[in-house]
Amino acid sequence: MRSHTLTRSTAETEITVTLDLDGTGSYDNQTGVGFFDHMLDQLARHSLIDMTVRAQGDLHIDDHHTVEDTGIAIGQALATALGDKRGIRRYGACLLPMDDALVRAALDLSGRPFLIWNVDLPTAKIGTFDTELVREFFQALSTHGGITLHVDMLHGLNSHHIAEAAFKSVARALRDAVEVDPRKADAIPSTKGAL
Ligand SMILES: [Mn+2]
Repeated sequence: MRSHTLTRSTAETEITVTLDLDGTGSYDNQTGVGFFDHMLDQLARHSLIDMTVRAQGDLHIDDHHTVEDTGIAIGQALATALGDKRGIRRYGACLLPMDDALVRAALDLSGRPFLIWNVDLPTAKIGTFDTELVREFFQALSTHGGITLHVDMLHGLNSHHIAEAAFKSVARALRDAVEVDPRKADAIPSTKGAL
């Protein structure tokens, strides 16, 4: 079973994440941050990874710890669920349009965290949500999931569309990368023999 449940507790947040890599994209995400729940739902739906998130964070301060720590927990759960990465396609990429926004994601489940984030969100807020937290989430996901992740905005005017296109493009790329390749299902996808 390529699935994992993880609980991560600190003085700032308590987060439980369940992922099933071989799911259908079902989701039940409740973090107390409405826009972030909407983005996590996109991540699940378009990666076809089943995802349940329960986060209780220090939202009386701001949304930062909750968003960052949810990224850490999802990254750790993803890495654990992938195990030795036997049979996976490893790489994924997606060029995703959403109205005015066009975002490209390319990723490698390499075990080597690296984030290139070339996305300009034109407003400081989406509703009550701080737009700078979108990058914080993907930085945490990359670091703790061991993902080389490039996200580039090619065009965009509306912050909601740009953020959502980023989550959807990463989701779609992740779908390809975590999928088992039936032509090489028993092998680790590296000439080094390990990832
Ligand atoms: Mn939306």
